[in-house]
Amino acid sequence: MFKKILIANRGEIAIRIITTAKEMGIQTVAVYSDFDRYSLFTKLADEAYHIGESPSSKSYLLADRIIETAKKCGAEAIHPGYGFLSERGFFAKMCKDNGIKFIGPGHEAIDLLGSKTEAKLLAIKNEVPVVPGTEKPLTDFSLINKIAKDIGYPVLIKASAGGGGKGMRVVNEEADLESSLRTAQSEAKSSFGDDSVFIEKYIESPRHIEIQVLADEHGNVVHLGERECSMQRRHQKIIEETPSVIIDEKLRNEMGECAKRIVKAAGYSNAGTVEFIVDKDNKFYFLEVNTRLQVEHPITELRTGLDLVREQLKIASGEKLSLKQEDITFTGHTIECRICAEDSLNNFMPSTGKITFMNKFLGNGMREDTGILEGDEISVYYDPMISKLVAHDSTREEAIAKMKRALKEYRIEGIKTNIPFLLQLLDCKEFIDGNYHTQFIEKEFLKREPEKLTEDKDTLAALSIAASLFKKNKSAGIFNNNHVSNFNNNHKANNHTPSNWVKKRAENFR
Ligand code: MV4
Repeated sequence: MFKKILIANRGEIAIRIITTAKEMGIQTVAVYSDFDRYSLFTKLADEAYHIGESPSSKSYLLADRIIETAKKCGAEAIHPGYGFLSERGFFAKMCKDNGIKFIGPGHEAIDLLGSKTEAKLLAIKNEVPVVPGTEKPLTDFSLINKIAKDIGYPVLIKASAGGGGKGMRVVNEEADLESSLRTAQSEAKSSFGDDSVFIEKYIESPRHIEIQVLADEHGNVVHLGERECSMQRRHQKIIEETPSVIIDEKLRNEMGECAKRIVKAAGYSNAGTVEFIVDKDNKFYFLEVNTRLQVEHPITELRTGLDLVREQLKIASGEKLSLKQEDITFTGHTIECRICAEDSLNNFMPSTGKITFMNKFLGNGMREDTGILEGDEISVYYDPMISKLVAHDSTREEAIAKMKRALKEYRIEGIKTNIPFLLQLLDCKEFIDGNYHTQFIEKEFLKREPEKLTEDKDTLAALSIAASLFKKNKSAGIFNNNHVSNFNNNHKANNHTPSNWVKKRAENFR
């Protein structure tokens, strides 16, 4: 095992990695930007080195400087976390060329799977279902036109180099094909420096289900079940859960085996995630492989009892997987909510500033992954995620109840958060029934009639209580401190109540 590793990341994920490393007796090295000089992760690491200015392009993306730091301090391996350099094949290769172990897959696998068309070809070769369409990048309009006709509208144009939804275009009819193609190609060119695109049947309102895998460097692969990630807005996941209400054991095994075949065929090692979409008939289609540890990995950890970072470190140091597929067991239900610094009542505008007050009561069965303390500042430089709250319990209902309780007891002042939005989502009928898909928030939830909510008695009652408490005692202790600014956290969202509360509620709060 490594004696010392460098963490090329910041915030909650840097801390997540540092904690496991420490528990394994591994020395930890943080690198930090100007902004992060006093951040929690720099304090928790055994050593910390300044690498540049606050913008990530001048710090966390500086591959040379990070490698130079690792060499200088004697770190044998680098954990890239997620984002930043985590899925850059060139960085994995630079590590290798400098005799530093990259804690993740080899650069060849990263580059292979980074191309959506190469990944799709690999899936087809390994009998993994893909969405009908092409797997080769196309440029010739008349050919694209013919293929679109064959697969039938609506079709989806995707950038070969894309991923995460960038450079995608839905085309509803032939008349729009040519202009959509031009736009998709120029978007792909400017985003990825590569204008090649491919085309697929557009699956309307699919579920997003992903399979976690672990692969060692000796050809052994296991899957750790699925994560349901359909509750998303603009490709940002908001709530994730496992198991998915639509996945039974048979489907889980089928998708799991497909994920394992792709990963094996790619010569992949370390932790990875195979993404699928699932249509209304529960047919699943491979989309892409994420070659990193993902934000939502904790829900898999709680349901399997495994520490994915520990597994990553063991794999990267050359150990064989100690687990066989039949050793993987699943317990209970787990949900994660991403608490973000944004104003859900004002078009989800990023909310920056100093966190002047923070208090929470997690309680039994809750986990929080965060890198933020009271007094910290939320800046424009990095991701607006403040915290990942994770609930684990025997049943879905109990896990939801636990999450709602903890969210209501979570207090942040100084910035706005999406906690009221999360509570609304957890209370809506579709979430309760498990009947939601990737377009649910944008196409349904945010478009609902706002009137009903303002008539809601609970909301009105909570509003008046909040106002009177505020007048009576501004500093009434941690759980009723400044109820007006905290009202968002407090209000009782009503079941089945619709929620295009966005504008309307903003008025209520003035
Ligand atoms: C699709 C699709 C529907 N049909 N492909 C979005 C991100 C990229 N990974 C692929 N994505 C999609 N591909 C076909 N043929 C719908 C999406 C999609 C989506 C997928 C997963 C999670 C969230 C999503 C949100 C919008 C669209």
